[in-house]
Amino acid sequence: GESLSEPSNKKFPENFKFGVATAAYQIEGGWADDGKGVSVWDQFAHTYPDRVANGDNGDVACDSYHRYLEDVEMLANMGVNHYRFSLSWPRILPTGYTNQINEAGVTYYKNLISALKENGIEPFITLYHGDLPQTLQDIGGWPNPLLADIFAEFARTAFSLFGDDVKNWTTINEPKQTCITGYGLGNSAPGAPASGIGEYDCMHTLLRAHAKAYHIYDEEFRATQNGRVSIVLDTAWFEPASDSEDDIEAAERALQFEHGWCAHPVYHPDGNYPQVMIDRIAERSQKEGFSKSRLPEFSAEEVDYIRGTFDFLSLNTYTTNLAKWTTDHEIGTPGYYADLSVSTYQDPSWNGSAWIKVVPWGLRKLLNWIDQTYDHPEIVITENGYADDGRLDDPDRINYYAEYLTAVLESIYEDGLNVTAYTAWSLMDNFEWTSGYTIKFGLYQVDFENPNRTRTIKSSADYYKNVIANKCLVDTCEE
Ligand code: PNW
Repeated sequence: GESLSEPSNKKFPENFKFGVATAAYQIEGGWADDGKGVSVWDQFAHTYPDRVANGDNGDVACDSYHRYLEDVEMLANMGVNHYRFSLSWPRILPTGYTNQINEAGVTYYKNLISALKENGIEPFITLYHGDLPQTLQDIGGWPNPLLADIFAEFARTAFSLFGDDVKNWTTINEPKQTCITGYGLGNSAPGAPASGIGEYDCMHTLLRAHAKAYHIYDEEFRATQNGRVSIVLDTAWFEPASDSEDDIEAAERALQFEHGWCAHPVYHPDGNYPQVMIDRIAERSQKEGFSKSRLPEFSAEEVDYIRGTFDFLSLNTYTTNLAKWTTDHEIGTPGYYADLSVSTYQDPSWNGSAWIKVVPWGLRKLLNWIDQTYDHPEIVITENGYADDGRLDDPDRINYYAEYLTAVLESIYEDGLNVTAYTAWSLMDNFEWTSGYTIKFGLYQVDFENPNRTRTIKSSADYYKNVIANKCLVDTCEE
């Protein structure tokens, strides 16, 4: 493997914030409790157990619906500044629409928020993290443009219910993952494959949904609530496989597809999809015999309405891939990866587990690319973390955090970037989507065999606690 660098001895800026993240379906359980509606994840895991490792599901998960006070104790022990969690839309609105508000669901989140505030922890809410109400999938899910309006109503409801106590909001978690796995490949909930069409229609609605929610906040809540709103995008760093012009172009194109697809319309001063996507998808669609591009078009009004709808840039990132130029995929089955036509892989010498290779310089390059591409935004890292088998003594996870936090420090002090917060994924082991409970990201272990879902601290949580207390990665830090 590569030799890793020494952790930085620099102190994080005084106002730098540390947190941890979770998501509703991955931790809450209580899937049918107290009037909660069914989500696409409930439906998917129950209908297709063969598509989730060990046939598992989130029916109980970490049982946080009943054990959230234990979660808050763990958060308080680590001394985090913020806790990023998501709302279960069908727990609050069982029909998906605002015609019926489930008081028990509202109470659950109000109780969680007050327990956090009593412990000096800022709630950082994601409105939507994968668990669409099944009723809305029944009308076509995200590819249906109407969902932008329906989501906006949910957002307004959430701002008005919780906004007095919540200053950090993000609308949608990782639209790319939702759209590609849910509606392109269809290997994840809702399991509705429409390769080369569904993922683009899905993103088109999600972008409009996000923008509506942002404008609602701006017009109806910002003046009284004084919070901030963003959208959470994920990408790996794509490093050219060689210094050839072709590989450099391939890496840039991968970034424009994997990040720019959703980032450019929101964060780029020009708005709209990246030109390379517009051009390539139009050209391939034509060759495939479509009468217009499979990538939907925004009107000039829509471009205007969507661009600039952020108060900070919010980033989930875990690892790095190499990008190699390849001849364009043959015209055949339409699809996102065929449209991209870049071959990506990871260097076999990189250390790591599963798809997460420990490549901290990739984070630093990604932060710099984002800073330059999107005109120096404030960057909040909303997810970053490491997977293993769930052991309590977890030096590999500690090493990952030391390396990635060093990259953050270098991006702040050596590159002058405006990175203001870091959020570790995840507070505790949880339901890792189609990987079920086989991959563990937690700072705390959860015993999924025990009906009490006993939580036990890992070495990495002690490490993170120290980092937060000292605002520094080593014992003797430089101011
Ligand atoms: C994120 N990838 O998803 C999600 O926001 C979390 O819910 C999830 O638990 C976490 O990362 C860990 O996987 C991703 O393959 C899933 O590049 C897959 C990828 C990236 C993010």
